[in-house]
Amino acid sequence: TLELNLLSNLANKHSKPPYLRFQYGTAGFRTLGANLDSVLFRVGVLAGLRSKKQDGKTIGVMVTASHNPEPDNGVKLVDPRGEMLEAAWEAHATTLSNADTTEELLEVIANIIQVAKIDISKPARVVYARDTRPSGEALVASLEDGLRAVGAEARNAGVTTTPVLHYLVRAINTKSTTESYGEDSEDGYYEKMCGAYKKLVANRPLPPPLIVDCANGVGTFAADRVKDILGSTLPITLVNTATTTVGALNNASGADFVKTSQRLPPSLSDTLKPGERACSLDGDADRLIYFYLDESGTFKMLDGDKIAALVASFIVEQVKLAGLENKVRVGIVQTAYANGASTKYLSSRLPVKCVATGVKHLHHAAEHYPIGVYFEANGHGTVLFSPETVRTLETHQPSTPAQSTALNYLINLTQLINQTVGDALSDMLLVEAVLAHKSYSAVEWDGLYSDLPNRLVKVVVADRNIFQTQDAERRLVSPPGLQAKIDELVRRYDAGRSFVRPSGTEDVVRVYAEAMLKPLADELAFRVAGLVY
Ligand code: 16G
Ligand code: ZN
Repeated sequence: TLELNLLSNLANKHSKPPYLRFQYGTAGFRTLGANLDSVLFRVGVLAGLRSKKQDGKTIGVMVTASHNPEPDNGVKLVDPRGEMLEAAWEAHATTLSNADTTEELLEVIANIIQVAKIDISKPARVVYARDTRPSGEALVASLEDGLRAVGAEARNAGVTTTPVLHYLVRAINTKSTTESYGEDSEDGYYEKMCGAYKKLVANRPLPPPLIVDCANGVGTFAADRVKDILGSTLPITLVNTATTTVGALNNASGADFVKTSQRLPPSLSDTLKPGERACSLDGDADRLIYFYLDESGTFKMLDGDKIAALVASFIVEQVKLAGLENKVRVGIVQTAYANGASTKYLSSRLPVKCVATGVKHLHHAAEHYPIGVYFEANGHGTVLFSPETVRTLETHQPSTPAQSTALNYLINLTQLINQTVGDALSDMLLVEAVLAHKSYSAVEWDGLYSDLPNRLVKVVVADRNIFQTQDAERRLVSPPGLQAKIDELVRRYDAGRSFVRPSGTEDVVRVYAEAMLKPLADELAFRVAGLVY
């Protein structure tokens, strides 16, 4: 039962700033860290209720604003299997965060308990973590008050990456079951992933060193652990590791910087040699972008689409070699941001599905395939093996040594890959394992297909809510008439493609355009932006 006195006393310590409105969006709550105190308290309450609703299973709470600037912060909830919070509860989160007074808050809580049919006498368990943001420590204290207010049993996972937190949630909830996901500790996470990597690359020649840009964030600690554990199996050089320097986080570094500006982190401009491969993590280490300089020193990016192409081809190959091609199908999930050239390359080989932006959409679509590979162009993605596929891999009797080898690769991949959420470190080891198998350099990997030149721009509009889309965000249905104008512009460009969608994380509208030549992609993007404005 709830102790209403305790709840309201604590709520009074974390009152909501008047005039602020919050929304649980694609990435949870996200705004200036300084504005989030009341939100964190209430998220603590909600996480407790969610756990009670799930019969005392452990719920995760991650405090991070990912690739956003350092003064921002945010928070999101993780459901028992390590996946994103169920969509229906996003609305509860939003309502709860906007209650203006403690009285109103208590009413909203009572209402959620009723609507969601929560048995309040159930236990509540929550595990939480934060990234390296300076505002994180105080926000975690507010979260802890919220957890205390509903009597939740709380476990602090400290300062760690988003994917580690997702891993912990799944590991805790499957502990001592037949579905055990691994030991429920950070050590368990690293051992599982790195152990599988070592098996995958056993007997392969040592790769040349990999440079890892840690965005000056929490990924630094994770990459450092991987470097230690793997030692000479994978020589790693870490850069942008200034986790305590104020203002450094995500600044001119990290996966989002590289993807959006389509250039090298300036800190690497003097050191990266042509042909050397490097990769960037984002501020909470759930996104990964690779890149290199070609012979003429031109920057080349290997984004989420290229990762999907590399990884999916390898998996398909191993499924065939294992003699499982009739039993285990592989499918791809992308968003409208996937480069047209990647969609063409992949769909000539595999079923490809396009869904709306946001990890939860990709993840759910990927669950429909026996093996579902999903990556957003921005570098967030993973591979899901259905429970049935896992059983097939465990029980399949290989009839030749070659089949047996391929089967083992697939089994090791299920251990290497973080199947709860996109994971920069796990994805990095996945890429490295495939490169080692194919004896590919970055250049050869890049040669799978050539990206169409593209441009992303954002437009500040009076009201982004009037922009409504259909067909996986590829077409506008509102404002009326606008899509027809876009279509007409696009028709004038060779290999032209463009779409407009409201951002789920910022108060802007995004315009994406592709064309045969870079200046034309830029031009198309700006002309479409002109229509939107
Ligand atoms: C969030 C999403 C990411 C998406 C991005 C789009 C999660 C965990 N993250 O970062 O998948 O690509 O939002 O942002 O869902 P936008 O709506 O502002 O374009
Ligand atoms: Zn992130």
